[in-house]
Amino acid sequence: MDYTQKLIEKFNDRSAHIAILGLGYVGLPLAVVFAESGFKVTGIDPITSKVDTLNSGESYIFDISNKQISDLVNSGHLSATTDFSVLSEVDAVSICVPTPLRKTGDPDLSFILSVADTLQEYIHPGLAIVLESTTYPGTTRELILQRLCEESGLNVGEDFFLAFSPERVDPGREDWTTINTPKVIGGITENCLLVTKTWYEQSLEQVVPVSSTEVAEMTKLLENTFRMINIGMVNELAIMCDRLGVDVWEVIDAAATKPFGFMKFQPGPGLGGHCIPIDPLYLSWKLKSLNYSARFIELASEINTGMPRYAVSKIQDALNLQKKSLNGSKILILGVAYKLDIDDLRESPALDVIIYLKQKGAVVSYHDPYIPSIDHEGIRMKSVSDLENEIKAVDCVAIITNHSSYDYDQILKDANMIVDTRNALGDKGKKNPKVVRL
Ligand code: SAJ
Repeated sequence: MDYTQKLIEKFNDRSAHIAILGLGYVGLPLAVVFAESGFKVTGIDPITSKVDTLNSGESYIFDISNKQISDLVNSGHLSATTDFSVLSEVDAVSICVPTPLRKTGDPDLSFILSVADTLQEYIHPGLAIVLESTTYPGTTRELILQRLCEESGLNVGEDFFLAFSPERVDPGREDWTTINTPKVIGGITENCLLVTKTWYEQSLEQVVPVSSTEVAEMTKLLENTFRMINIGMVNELAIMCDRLGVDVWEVIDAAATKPFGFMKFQPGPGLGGHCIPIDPLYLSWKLKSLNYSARFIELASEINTGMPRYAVSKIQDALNLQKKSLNGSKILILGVAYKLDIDDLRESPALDVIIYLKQKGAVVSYHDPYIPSIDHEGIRMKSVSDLENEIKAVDCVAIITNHSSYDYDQILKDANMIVDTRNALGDKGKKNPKVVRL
């Protein structure tokens, strides 16, 4: 049987049955894109509540509407299950499982290894497999392929097809979405690339083929390492400008007038999120195993993880101007999500700022319109309800996440002292005796 030709035909006539393994902020939008382009899609996730929500025609992802889900479920193009055995009857599967870090800072590959074991159980001739989870170069070949070939006796590129295609989902973004963001893809063999590229081209606007899974894996790591290092660089620039008595925000705005050869990044209280602080460490971890030290990554990571303490030192400076000690002072943290206008707390620097302030005896409260409560490493807090009075009552307001919904003019009017770590106040914060800027 020529499985290459058979799959290409099934992708071209949309008769292929697709599975998406992992229905999070990457997997669910991808399932919807494939389903809306005419494929029958079965989403697989171990969390029953997600499966039940989807099968009832509702979405739990900000970027996907209930109507999109209910239309696809009603038309039979989308269903969800916790039963992995459906993999034995599908033609193709995209793997969108988490790749976090362990507490030690090493990659946690447990989700990918678990998927590899599952695939071993259900792999069959004529199956196309694409790994989308961000990981170190070599994962697809070393962890997935090895297991599949060992046990199944099937030949990759003839009986089954394996590729890597990095996810480029930015939750909440409306201009660049799953369907219109160029999608890089690299196969274990040329046939693997041909089959998976044909599949993805049916539903995505632009597919960018590369020569191997390692190139595709490394492409994603370059993208996010680029951001992490540049953010680290401007964070160190903020520290240098502080020593020099120069306004770092004015410097960056002036540099950003250069129409070429410059890309604006801004300093802040630290680096949050489930991508930027984590993905580059997959690369440095892999290189360590090859006896190479990825110095840029390690230095940027050191600077970025030091920024919450630096933000606390600016709060101490602000209190010092009022002849107050941090111990016993009341501090309101404004915004705790890891970046503005979202509801995601993962790796947020605000959590470290709160921990450090509490360790120094400060009385800490917070407000965030997107995060009603925090339960993290022993910190249990609720967002204050009466923001206006809290701002007036505390010794210092620290703007940690500059959500657009705040009335910064009112905050500037009512607060006794403000530490602005995001230049949220703009020029109104400059040379203002009650404002300390990063
Ligand atoms: N940050 C700064 N200064 C900056 C930019 C970001 O301190 O100049 C901080 C943010 O406050 C946040 C962290 O860095 O704490 C990460 O911010 P981010 O803007 O990189 O946002 P993420 O983590 O949501 O990154 C995602 C990534 N998307 C994918 O991995 C598919 C990233 O590649 C995107 O470039 C980014 O969104 C984006 O541009 O929004």
